[in-house]
Amino acid sequence: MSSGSLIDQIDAFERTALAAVQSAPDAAALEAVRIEFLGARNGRLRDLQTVLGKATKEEKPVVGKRFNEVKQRVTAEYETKQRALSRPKRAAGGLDVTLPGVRVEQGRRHPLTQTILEFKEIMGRFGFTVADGPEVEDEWHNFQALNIPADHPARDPLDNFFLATANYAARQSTASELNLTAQPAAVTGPRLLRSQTSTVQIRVMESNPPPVRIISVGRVYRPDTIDATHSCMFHQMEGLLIAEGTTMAQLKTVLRLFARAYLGHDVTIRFRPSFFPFTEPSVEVDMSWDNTGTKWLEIGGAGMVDPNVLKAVGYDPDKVTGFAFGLGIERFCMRRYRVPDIRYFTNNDLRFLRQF
Ligand code: FA5
Repeated sequence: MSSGSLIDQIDAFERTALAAVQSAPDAAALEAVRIEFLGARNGRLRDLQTVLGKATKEEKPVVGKRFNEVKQRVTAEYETKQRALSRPKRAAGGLDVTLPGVRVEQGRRHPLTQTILEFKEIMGRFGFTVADGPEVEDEWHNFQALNIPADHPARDPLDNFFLATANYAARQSTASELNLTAQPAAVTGPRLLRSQTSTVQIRVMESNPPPVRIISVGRVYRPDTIDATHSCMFHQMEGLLIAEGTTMAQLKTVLRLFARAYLGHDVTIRFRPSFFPFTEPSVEVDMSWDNTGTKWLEIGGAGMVDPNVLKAVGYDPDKVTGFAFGLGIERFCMRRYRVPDIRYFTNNDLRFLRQF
């Protein structure tokens, strides 16, 4: 048998099957068409396949390809028609209210979004307003102005997500052609995904005179090894208060009150002496994970703003002082809802997300 006549048979099947599907007036008729043409036992498609089994070795690729195309097309047409016939119909006089309804899926906010909104609300009650900053930063705001010198290990390219250097080189050459070389490094230098929300402290102080009382919430990025409490993208809430006569006692009180407002009165907060280039003295802050007093999880860093930072933004450290803190948002949310692993927040598993 020549492949031409085999192809003719497939074409004929396609025409008849499509016409039958399209003209089926209701679900019962469509089911009869399905059995006649697509039925697995005695359907016409099956018969056709048996005939095609006789094709020669040379004919097989062409004939097989065409057969599969037609099979898919007729099946797709059948499915479309089936959907169309199962849609609720309007009765002659309007909507038929006896037909089954279409369930409306209700969306909900991601648990981290809920947490962020609640953080802003609590800190708003403490008199802090919300400030924002970019996620793509320059080295001035992410490091230099925060008293992190060029040779500090925190600036290691392996510990940060710097953006492609090719773009940087291109920008530099454009800048020199336009004679913009006098611009500060912050404008023309390398860019990176911010590794901390402390960048926003600098941006706010650069453009506002003291006093300052802000929080800033957003994503930060670090090439950390991912485990149950570490992610390479996570959220922080930065807090900054600059005024005359601020004290470490005020900082500790704000953090304790905040933690209790969000987590409840059974949480214990402890402070450990630590070091950050942009605060002096500095502390790390832990929360109790449960009531056993044996398990603690670090939630943030904090301290009194270093005079060098105040000078970098044009403030007079003899007139104003301040405190700052940076808290990991995921970890608060994990304790509140007993989420054992930070990766649940980004896995997009609806079984997890529907619980909030
Ligand atoms: C900082 O980022 C400082 N900028 C905090 C700060 C602000 C200190 C202002 C002083 C003044 P640190 O690297 O410790 O500090 O991060 C703060 C918190 O972010 C941690 O305590 C933790 O809760 C959270 N965190 C840090 N790394 C990760 C990570 N990979 N995944 C999830 N959360 C993290």
